[in-house]
Amino acid sequence: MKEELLQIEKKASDEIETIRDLSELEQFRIAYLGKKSVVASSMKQLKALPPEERPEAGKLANRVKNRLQKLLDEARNRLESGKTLDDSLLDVTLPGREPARGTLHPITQVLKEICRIFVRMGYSVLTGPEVELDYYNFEALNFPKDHPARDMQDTLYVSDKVVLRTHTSPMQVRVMESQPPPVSVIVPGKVYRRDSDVSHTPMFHQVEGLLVDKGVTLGDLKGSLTSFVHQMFGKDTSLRFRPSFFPFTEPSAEVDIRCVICKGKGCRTCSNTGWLEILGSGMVDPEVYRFVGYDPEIYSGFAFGLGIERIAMLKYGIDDIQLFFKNDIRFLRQF
Ligand code: 2U9
Repeated sequence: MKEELLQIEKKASDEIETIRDLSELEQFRIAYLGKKSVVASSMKQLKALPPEERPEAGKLANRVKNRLQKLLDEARNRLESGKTLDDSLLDVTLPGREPARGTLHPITQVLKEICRIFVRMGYSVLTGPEVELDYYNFEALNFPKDHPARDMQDTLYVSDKVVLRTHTSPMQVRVMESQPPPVSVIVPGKVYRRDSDVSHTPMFHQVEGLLVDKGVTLGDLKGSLTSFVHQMFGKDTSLRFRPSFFPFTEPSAEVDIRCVICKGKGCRTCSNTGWLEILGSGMVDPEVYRFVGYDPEIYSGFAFGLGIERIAMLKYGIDDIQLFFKNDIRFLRQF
């Protein structure tokens, strides 16, 4: 009997180490200390022993019973206070591991900032298809049939009449087709051109905008774009409107800001001019209205377009556009 009790004690103290929850602990209690347990049946067997052996066996049975009760109580305390038996391996007071949190890509950040500025001025944000009909990409925007931009060397053709859009303006044509003025929309998105060097990639991002209503003037264009430049680059940024030409606007102007690198003194970034071109703009050419059924005698409007990568490069002083597309985490972490 003595042997049996010592074996029970050893088995129970091994088993208690494996217990993970209170229901397993209850099974343990029933098995070792319950009415029909091995310890209870040993107690009953005491009476059958010769009288001279009883005191020593009784003492041992009580010691084993108390030891098991103690193990049971300790395990219950641990489980009820949320600790596991592997406590020595787990310090719950240690700070947790922070999950690595990503950030928005710099192009997305700049794109969102540009949209926010125009939305505050009352523009709606729309997106359109990247695979576009030649009609919307060129024809309805007044590109002559022999315009160099239509050339296969500049444009990615899907088929004779379908291209990867070279700008987001086709969507503005679709908008005008589908609703009468007033219209004030900006269209951000990816555009595609056959170009690749330190300042060009075959895919880049644009925001192009259009505002058409009765009585819209060149003064409205200058005021709106001046406000945009001041919000984007700071109130003290000098800018100038420089005459230009686009098939879809007349008159047209490009907007330059004082070089953000040399502050106008002349450097490599601004090719020693002291100015950096940041966007193109103009009053919508009456020819474009002809395609969408707007009356140019009643309505007028302005349009503008800018490349997000270019704005981001100037804002953050980046000299290679390819960096935006390499997904080098050391570069992206800086934004
Ligand atoms: C309609 C009519 C006219 C949008 C315009 C520009 C001038 C322009 C370039 C800037 C840099 C494209 O990314 S870039 O290469 N864009 O210079 N875009 S006016 O004119 C429109 C748009 C829609 C119906």
